[in-house]
Amino acid sequence: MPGNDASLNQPPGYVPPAIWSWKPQSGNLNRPVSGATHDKVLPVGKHPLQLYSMGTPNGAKVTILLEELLAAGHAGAEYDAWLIRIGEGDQFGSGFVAINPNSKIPALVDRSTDPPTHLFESGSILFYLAEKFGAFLPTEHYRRAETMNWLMWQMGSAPFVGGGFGHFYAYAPIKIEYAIDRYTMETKRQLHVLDTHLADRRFIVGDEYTIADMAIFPWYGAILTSTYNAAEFLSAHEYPNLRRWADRIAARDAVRRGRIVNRPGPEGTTLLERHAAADFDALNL
Ligand SMILES: N[C@@H](CCC(=O)N[C@@H](CS)C(=O)NCC(=O)O)C(=O)O
Repeated sequence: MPGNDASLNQPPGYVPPAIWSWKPQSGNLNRPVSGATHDKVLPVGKHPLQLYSMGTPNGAKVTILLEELLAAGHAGAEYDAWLIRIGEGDQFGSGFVAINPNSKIPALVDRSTDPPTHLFESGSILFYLAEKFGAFLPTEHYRRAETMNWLMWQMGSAPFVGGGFGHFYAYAPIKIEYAIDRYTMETKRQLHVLDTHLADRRFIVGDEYTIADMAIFPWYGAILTSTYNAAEFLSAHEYPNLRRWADRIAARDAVRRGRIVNRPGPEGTTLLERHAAADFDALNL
């Protein structure tokens, strides 16, 4: 590496070897190969849609859309949501890998088709459901294109926030100034993109609430308040248009329900599994 002083590396003096070899890292169950680590049949409930997920921002996108579809009267969107505990390696079970060979939540099976349809990648799931039910995806040419632009923007951008900023600011066992500076700058740049875009729009695609809002909100709405405890560090007050939009979305009943599905939390505040609308009744939402 030109100009690289190895004494400044982390750990000091570290030089990458000619060929990398894997050392398991604590807190990371991934390996440099894909595939199942154990046999595990997934449970199947009675509804057409079977969701295997966890209430992270990527998981919440899908449960928010499912709750919005049900609230809008699409009874065919009834679903069973099963918890995949990614910290315990459930995503490497054979049943899960058969649906998503990439071993990441969320994964969905639509059993209303013959044979059942396997879905993974949250953006693909949002698009599939929006198309299937003809909802939250404009049919008008320009607004449909704009919705897909922002859905793809979210899918491409959020890894810099989660895997970059969130990892190095909140989770990495050492604080590395170079990495934190690099990903904080990129995260703030993205927040500014959204804040500028939302200055004169009620939703991401103007007046219409779409799957683009549902994809962006769990990441970029939540980071202004709670995610990574980073609101002050990121100067969240610099993004008032984004905050207004996020508050508007957070107040929706379907969003409040969708955000707590498959989410470990204090008893009575979240649903580890969801099998019926009535499951929410016992909670103080
Ligand atoms: N691009 C994927 C990302 C999915 C993803 O990274 N899921 C995380 C949780 S938010 C996961 O399953 N992590 C488990 C692991 O990395 O082992 C999507 O949007 O669905």
